[in-house]
Amino acid sequence: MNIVHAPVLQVLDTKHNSLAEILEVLAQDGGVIVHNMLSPQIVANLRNELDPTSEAAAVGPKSENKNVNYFWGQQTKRFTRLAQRSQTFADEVLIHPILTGVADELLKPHCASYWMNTGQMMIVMPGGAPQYMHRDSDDWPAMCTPTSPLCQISCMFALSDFTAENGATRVVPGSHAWSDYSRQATEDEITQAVMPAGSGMIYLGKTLHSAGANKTESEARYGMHLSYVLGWLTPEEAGCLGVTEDRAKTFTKQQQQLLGYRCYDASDINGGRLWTVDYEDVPVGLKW
Ligand SMILES: O=C(O)CCC(=O)C(=O)O
Repeated sequence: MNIVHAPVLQVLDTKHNSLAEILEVLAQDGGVIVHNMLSPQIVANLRNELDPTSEAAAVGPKSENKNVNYFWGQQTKRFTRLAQRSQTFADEVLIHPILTGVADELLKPHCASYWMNTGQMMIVMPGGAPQYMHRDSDDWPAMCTPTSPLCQISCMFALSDFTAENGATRVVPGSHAWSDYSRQATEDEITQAVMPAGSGMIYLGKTLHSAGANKTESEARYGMHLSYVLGWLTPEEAGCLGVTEDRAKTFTKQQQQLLGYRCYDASDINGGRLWTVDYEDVPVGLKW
């Protein structure tokens, strides 16, 4: 008899599992669902602070670029600048201790420091078709090969329940470890990150995934993506240009650093100093 094993994402819980256990599953599967990453109150605060922008955001792509549009999703709302738009994002998501713990372990071996790649709302509206399968690290092709060092880690937070019907992220467990990244995933290798609001699906930049189809009549799927990238690579989002000077001044050093108010200083590990102003850190409130 030929037994077919359905792909699964393991489910852990911040209430019962340690960072070490999360890292162990990530290394094996390339992705893991973690329940209770955000409390119900934090989810409610994020939604309250971001719902006005979510409601005002246009459905579907805004750009003239056909590659961007292909990626975006005809029924998807997206927006960034989350640290400006939500204090709760800055305090509870941008510096989430589990995500910084994962990044410290997996990215720090390849850099002096990492920074935010992007913080992004991804709201799949009813009727949304499945997105094409991709690896987040495809942004930096030379860093997305079976043998390149890991350059990015990501988390998709559920700000509403993620169900198979409303577009829960599709994931191919184990695809980070494939020896051939040109290979397409078959349907029987794909699972979905079905999870209650407040959970996060943490995944590696090398793991194949995509937004699922929203087959419901009226239920929007609220996803919030946060990713970090090696500090010597250019992130997707220009974090420090997306917040006002007044807001940035209220942030801690760690929040400022993740948004790019810093120089990347690898001089202690035989590297250079990048992203400088007059050879120094990028300051909050540049004096002209
Ligand atoms: O919305 C999702 O579930 C995933 C979207 C995604 O992977 C992306 O747009 O990069």
